[in-house]
Amino acid sequence: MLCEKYRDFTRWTIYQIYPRSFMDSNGDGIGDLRGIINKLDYIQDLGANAVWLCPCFSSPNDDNGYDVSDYTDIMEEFGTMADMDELISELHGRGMKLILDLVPNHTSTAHRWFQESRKGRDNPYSDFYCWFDEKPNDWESAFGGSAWEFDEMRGQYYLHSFAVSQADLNWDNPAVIKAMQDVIDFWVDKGADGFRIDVVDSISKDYSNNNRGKFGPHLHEYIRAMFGRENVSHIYTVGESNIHDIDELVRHCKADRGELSSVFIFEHMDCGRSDKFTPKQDSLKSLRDILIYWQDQAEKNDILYTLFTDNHDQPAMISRIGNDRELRYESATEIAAMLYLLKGVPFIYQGQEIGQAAAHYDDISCFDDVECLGAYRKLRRTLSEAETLEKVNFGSRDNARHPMPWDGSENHGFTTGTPWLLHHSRAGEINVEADLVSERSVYRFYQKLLKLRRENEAFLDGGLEVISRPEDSFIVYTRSLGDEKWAVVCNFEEGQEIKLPFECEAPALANCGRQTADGLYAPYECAAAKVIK
Ligand code: TEU
Ligand code: CA
Repeated sequence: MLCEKYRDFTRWTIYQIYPRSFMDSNGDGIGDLRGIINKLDYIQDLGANAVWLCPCFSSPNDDNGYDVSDYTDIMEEFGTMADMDELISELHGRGMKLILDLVPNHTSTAHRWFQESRKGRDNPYSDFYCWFDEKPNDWESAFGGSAWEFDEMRGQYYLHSFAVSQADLNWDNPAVIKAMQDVIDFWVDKGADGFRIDVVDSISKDYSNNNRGKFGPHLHEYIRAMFGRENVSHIYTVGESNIHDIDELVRHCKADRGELSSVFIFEHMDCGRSDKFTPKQDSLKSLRDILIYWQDQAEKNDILYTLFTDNHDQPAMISRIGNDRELRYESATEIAAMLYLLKGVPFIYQGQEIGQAAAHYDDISCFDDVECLGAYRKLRRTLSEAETLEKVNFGSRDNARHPMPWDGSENHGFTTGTPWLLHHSRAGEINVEADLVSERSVYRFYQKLLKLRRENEAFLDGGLEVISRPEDSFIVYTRSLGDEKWAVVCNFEEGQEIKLPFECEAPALANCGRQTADGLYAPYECAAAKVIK
C-alpha cells in the first residue's frame, strides 16, 4: 500500500515543458515564461494539473539551461522573476502545481562560484568543485572526450561529467550542500511544489569506479540533506537516476527514507545506453514487459512509480517502437492507454498529446544539441556523411526539442520571428490545431483517458492483474479496488482479434470510436471497460 502522501501524488498529472520550444511570446524565436502563461488553458484542458519546467535559471545555454549560472534568477531569454511569480500564481490559482528542474550535480563555469573557485586554493569557493593536480581516473564525459579539463588559472584539472562548461560540484564540501539547500528553500518559499532532480545519481563521487563515479558512498546522505528536511517534507521529488535494481530504488524512494518521492526508471528508454546513436530493437511488447516488471516491483515495495515514455532527451516513443506514419494515431493512443492506466504519477512531454513524431533534419547545420554535435564529429571520422546523419538523426536530443507546432501557419504559431531550432518537417500535418479538429485526435483521447483515471479510484490505487502472457502480442490487464474492476486492452497486431475472458460494459475509453460491448477488440484497438463479471 502506498502511504497517504504518495497516494496523493498519484493524483498529479505532470506536463513536462521544454520552455525554449514551447511558446514564444515576444517574437525572438525562443519560448518563454509568458508563452507558458498564455498556454495554461491548453495544459489544464488536457487534464494535467502540474507542470515540470526544464531549467529556466540564468544560463549561457551551452546545454540549454542544464548549465546554470545563477540558481535564483531567471534565464534572460525566458523572462523575469516577475514573470515567474505570475506563472506560479496563475498555476496555483488553477489548483495546479509547479515542479522545477534542479541541477545539483554541476554548474556552468560562468557561475560566480566557479569563477571564484578557479582563482585559487584559499577562497571560500576553492573547494566547491572537483579539482585535482593529476587526473585521478580516465573518465569520459557523457558528451564525449575526457571528463577532466585543465584550468590554466587554477593550475589544476576539474571534473565535468557533461560539457566542458558544466563543472561538477564537490558535494563532499558541506558549504556546497548548504548552498544547494538555500537554492531549494528559495524556490519552495516562492511556491515551488516539487523538483525533478537532474542526474542525482552523480552527486557523490566514487573516483575509483569506471561508471563516472555514479552512486558514490555518500549519495543517500546528500539526498537526505536536500529533501529529508522538515520544511520541504511536503514537496514532490522525482530523481533522474540510472537505477537498474529494485533494492537501489527502495533506498532512494521508500517513504520512510526521507529522500526522494520517486525516480525515473529508464529501462524502457535509450537513456544510459553506451551507444544511443544506434537504434535498438524495441517494440510495444518489450515496452509492455518492462513496464509490467517495474510496476510489479514498485507495488511489492510500496514505491511510487513514474509513468512516462518521452522527455527532452529522447526520440518520441511512437517513432521508436510504433509506426509514426500510417499508424501514428493508433501508436500514440495504445502507448498512452497501456501506460497511464497503471499505478503511479503520469508525465506527459509536450507534443506527446498530439502524437508528435521524432524530428528529422537533413543537414548537420540544423542541429543544436551539444551531445549530438560531439557525436557527429566522432562518428564522422569513420562513417560517411549520410551514415553519420542517419545516426545523429536517430539519437539527437533535438528530435524531441523542435518547437511546439500550434497550428499550420508558417511558423506554426510558435513565434512571429525565426524559431531557434527548425520546426519538424511534418509540422504542417502534425500540429495542435490539426489534431483538435481531427476525428482521430490524440489530444481528445488523452483528455478522456486522464478524466477516466481521475474519476475512478481503481486506476489510482487499485490492484493490478496482468491477464495477457509474455508471448501474446497484446496486453490485457485489470485494475480493481473493492467491487470495482476495470479491464484495459491494447491490441498490438494486424490480423488478430482479442476476446476477453470476462464480460464488460461498453468501453468508457476506446481509440476507434466503438460504443458496443461485443467484447471483441480489433487490431490496433485499445480500450478501457468496466468489468461486469
Ligand atoms: O541528462 C542526464 C543523463 O543521464 C544523460 O545520459 C542524458 O540522458 C543524455 O542526454 C544522454 O543522451 C540530464 C538532462 O536530462 C540532460 O538534458 C542534460 O544535458 C544532462 O542531465 C546534464 O545536465
Ligand atoms: Ca521569447
